[in-house]
Amino acid sequence: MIVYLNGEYVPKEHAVVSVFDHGYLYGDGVFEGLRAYSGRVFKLAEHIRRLYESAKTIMLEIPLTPAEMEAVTLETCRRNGISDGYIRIVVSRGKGDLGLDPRKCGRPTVVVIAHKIQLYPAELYEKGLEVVSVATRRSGPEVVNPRVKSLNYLNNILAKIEANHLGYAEVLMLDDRGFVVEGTGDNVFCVRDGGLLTPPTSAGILAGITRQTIIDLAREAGMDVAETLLTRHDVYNSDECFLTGTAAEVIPVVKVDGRTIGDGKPGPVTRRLIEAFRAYANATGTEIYPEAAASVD
Ligand code: PXG
Repeated sequence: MIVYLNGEYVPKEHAVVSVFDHGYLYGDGVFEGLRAYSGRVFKLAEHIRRLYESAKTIMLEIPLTPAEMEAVTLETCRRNGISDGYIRIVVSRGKGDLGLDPRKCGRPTVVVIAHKIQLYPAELYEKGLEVVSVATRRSGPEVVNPRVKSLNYLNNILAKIEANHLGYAEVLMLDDRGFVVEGTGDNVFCVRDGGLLTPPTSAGILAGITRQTIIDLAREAGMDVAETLLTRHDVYNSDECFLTGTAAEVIPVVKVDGRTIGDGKPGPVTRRLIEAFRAYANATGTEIYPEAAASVD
């Protein structure tokens, strides 16, 4: 495996970062998780844009232009022979001293990893997930804004630990007022009377790229999509529920806090959106191997 690290493509054994890196010491940095499908990087420009927006908010100047970052991402895929895979871009504050002060860090550390995808078991998509809400609240925009995809995931990890302790793999996170906001690494949707409901990005969630794709696909299919605040009551009484994220794609939820959603099986709208998402993901994106694609055409 070849990893991009600060301007070089190095074997994974040499892809090492200082213990004084503030990404390691303080979780000071931003990242993106992307997917490649059928030789194309899915929503590359959207992910790169979100990365630079996250970086702007935390006043981290990425030492590459967005166009250079796109090129590096594609090149890292090529060097690893990736057609279908998972890509991680990490930009941390860089090496500093033991103090918090980011001004002590010289150059940000930039890492791109492209790896074969580890698919979730197909059974999960057939049977659906059972999830719980937990006591740990999703921090709001007044703390660490959930719009920033930062290296600080302890809020989400604490929620996941609570769920794991209760015997569940995933969580519906609530905000401080009890509104349902998102999963630990996924956005949430409900189906009600054939339309979709999902919390607005202003509710304190990550503006998920899979979320936006599902909103677009649903609207193209003529469905109503409302971005609106949801309580657990709304979720318990919805016809269907699902989570969206780069890693999980679209995953049905069939039970929430012991309440069965709909008839307890992944519903028709969710199934249709899973199909639509897979078809769209495999047919769009930025070519990793443009010459090969041209010669096939
Ligand atoms: N909310 C949060 C808090 C996330 O971290 C999403 C929503 C979905 O966003 P996208 O753009 O991926 O549709 C995320 C996704 C993983 C993993 O391996 C996922 C994320 C971060 C780290 C790991 O499941 N983020």
